Amino acid sequence: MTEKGRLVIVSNRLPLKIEGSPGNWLVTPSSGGLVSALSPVLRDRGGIWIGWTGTSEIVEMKTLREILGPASDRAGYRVFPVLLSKEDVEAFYYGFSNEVIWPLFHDLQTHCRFEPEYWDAYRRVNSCFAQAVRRHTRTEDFVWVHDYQMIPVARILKKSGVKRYCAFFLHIPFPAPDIFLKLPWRDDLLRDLMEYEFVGFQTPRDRRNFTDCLRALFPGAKISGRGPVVHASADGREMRVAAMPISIDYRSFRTLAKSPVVLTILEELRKQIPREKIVLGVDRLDYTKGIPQRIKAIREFLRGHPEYREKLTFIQIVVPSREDVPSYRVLREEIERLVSSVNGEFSTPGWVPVHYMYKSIPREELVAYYRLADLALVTPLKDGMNLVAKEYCTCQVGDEGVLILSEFAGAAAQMHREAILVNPYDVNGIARAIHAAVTMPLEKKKARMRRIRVGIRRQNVFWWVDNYLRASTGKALVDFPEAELAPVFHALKRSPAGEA
Ligand code: GDG
Repeated sequence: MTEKGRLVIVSNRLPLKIEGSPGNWLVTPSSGGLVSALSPVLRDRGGIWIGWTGTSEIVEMKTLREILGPASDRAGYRVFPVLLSKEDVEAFYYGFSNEVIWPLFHDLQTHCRFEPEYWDAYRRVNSCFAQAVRRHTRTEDFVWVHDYQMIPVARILKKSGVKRYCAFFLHIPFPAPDIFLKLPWRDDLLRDLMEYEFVGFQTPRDRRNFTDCLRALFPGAKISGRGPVVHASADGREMRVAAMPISIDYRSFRTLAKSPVVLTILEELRKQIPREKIVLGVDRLDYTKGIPQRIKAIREFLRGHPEYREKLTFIQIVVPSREDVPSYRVLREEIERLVSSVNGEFSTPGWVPVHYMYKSIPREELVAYYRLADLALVTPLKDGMNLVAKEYCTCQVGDEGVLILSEFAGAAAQMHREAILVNPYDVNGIARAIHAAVTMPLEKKKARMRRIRVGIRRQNVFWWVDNYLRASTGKALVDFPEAELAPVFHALKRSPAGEA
């Protein structure tokens, strides 16, 4: 890489999505942890983002220019769309990404469907992404590929003779060998990962799982070094492997939490839900997030502690996600049945114990809920990091909140001393943790929350990116040029699964 290399992000989704139908297109920001973490970085530095638009409708080139051009200008970086057909979305996105890698990497093998056609689609779509990278980048650029949908990009680029410095970050956990080895395409996927010069994981545990898999599949694999970055050599390849926990834009959340707009919403919420204790859960609809177990824990708590009836209210916000996948529809029904059963058991005139919202809410409102809540229940069965945990703590203006955190969330590696850790499968254990949280003395709560918050402030998302770039390229974030905004993507033909 030379001095002039630009920062290029490649991810399945662009930070904005196109919705609607011909003549009626709408561009909205995408949600999710990856976008929350990386948007502020690119906004700050400029650069390029390559990803899918989120629609499989055919959008004409002229229209794409018209809608993405101004969005690109507003964002301060260039977005280059990759177009996917309905079939690709079905087999690559819903299929291989979400019915193979997602459940397997979250240790939930029973949700996996190892269909060979999913694998074919996964490689085909990754070839389209690799083609987009080749087209829109230069040799000196730093290509930073994100997450499990895009693992093969570097190997495909190399095989086609394209030279780029490619690094990868996995946002979800990496499983232990006894789980990973079940994957029918395990050798290929590991070799794909080994084509990156640098691979980052969220926690030391994920990195160890990865290096254990290298040892299990490639006899003679060697791991050397200590600290956050180690060297790995296996199957004739050399790479560096890191454990680097992602974070959030601390300052922007903190400023928003104190803003007049959030205070106004907060006052309104306090009037509408005038309870002594508010407990909050915020998750995408996903079977990895442990939502049913959490609602059962609230039920156990209210059964075991009648003194908190009419005093404690649980608010669960569920953001719609992957609604076309049958197991997600089943999960939604299960959650809704549980909510109504708990409400049926305990409600009294004027008090409903569980407030359930199935929708995405504006960020200001989300932050107002963070401020409203006396405690947050972040209890995923397994999670790469979990940014909600960090956002909740950042928004505790008086440091009075308590975080109950799953020991299987990546965030637990950093927050295990100050949060109350729980086994998310242990409903009674979560109920006990809720009791410990609502009875915790104020000074203790404040001291613990303050320590967490100071940690997030120090190790915020800019720290994460800077560390990642320094470790992988030797350059800091500020060394990347603020990219002069090139013309909004060049006209290209559309293939069934092709780039724009
Ligand atoms: C993946 C990994 C890893 C949620 N509801 C609303 C809303 N959100 C935002 C939150 C947060 C993000 O979505 C969710 O982030 P998570 O980290 O919890 O989860 P994933 O989407 O599964 O992300 C995860 C992450 O990547 C980053 O590496 O931590 O482990 O699975 O930022 O604020 N935002 C708005 N309205 C909502 O209703 N505006």
